[in-house]
Amino acid sequence: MSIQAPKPSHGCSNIWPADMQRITLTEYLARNAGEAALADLIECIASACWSISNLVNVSALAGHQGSTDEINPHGEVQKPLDILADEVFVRSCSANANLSALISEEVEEITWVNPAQTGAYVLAYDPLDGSSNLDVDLSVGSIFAVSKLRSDSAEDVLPNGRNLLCSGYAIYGPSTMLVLTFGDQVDGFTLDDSTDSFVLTHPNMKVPQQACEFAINVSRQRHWDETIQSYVSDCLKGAVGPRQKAFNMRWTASMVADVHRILIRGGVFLYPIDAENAAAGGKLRLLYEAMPMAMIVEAGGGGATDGRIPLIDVVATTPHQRTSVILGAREEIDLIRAAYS
Ligand code: FBP
Repeated sequence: MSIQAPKPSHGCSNIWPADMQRITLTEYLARNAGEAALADLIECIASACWSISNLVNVSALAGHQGSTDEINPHGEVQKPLDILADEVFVRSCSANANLSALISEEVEEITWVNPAQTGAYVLAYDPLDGSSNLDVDLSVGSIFAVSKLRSDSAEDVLPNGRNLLCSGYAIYGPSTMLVLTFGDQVDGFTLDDSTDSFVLTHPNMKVPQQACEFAINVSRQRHWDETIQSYVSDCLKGAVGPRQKAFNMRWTASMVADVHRILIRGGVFLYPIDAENAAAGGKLRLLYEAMPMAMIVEAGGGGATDGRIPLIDVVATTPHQRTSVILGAREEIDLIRAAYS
């Protein structure tokens, strides 16, 4: 007996009707990447994400759960899959002849796969974001951004947010998706296991403007500054409060999953600098978490800030620098920036 799935009556205009002609990532890149070498690098990244998706799926069977004795540059205990995912990225992307440098969350030093050369690519990436969720089988992801070397000097390797060529993330959830932007729009691809290829299923994703969900780790409330305290308490007051609407709260402890939800159904994500993490400059990393996500959310019509300036304008001075991260529906970001000014 074959089960007919009911026609989805979702409010989300982002999803491609099932009966429309399918476009693969390869076809999409041929039309949109501009440079063949960049299309090739994104194919390498997609292939790494395909491999990591499989590794995540069988992690319990393969004994890749739990923790290792290894510590990453941030003093965090590495999960076996943090290390494996990083190796997959290096192996897959080093095949690209135009790639010069890799900046990875899991590796202290910048990895030079080719000598520094003007115009060569720099790939900043978090191979497995939200890895604390692996053992409890919640969605995790990979985040990446590609930029170009501004000169033949290795000194110029740190990306400038306004010059990113593209950024994206993969989410390893109920399905595996790859979300990508070159800055003008955001497109989502779903991994089709029957062909092992990514297929365009979410064209031109836009952050819904009406936010009715906020995502923040409330257990850190005692450390927040006044602006965040009052923003969250206003949201919690619901329809009778100054926001005159009810807000729901979500926190998955996986930035990729929280940002993906915001791209699909709106809301705001906050991991602000606070009294406890201020010495470190915040929690999340600028180059391979905050900046790529800021480029995606801005291309989707949303906003992203560190509270003072657009996140995309935060100047990188070290590979693993941290920053305050507030991103989502434009209206919420403008409200929070106004409160900080
Ligand atoms: P990594 O797992 O890549 O270190 O990412 C950091 C992260 O897990 C984000 O994905 C998430 O938003 C945040 O930390 C969760 O922080 P907390 O443990 O404070 O809830």
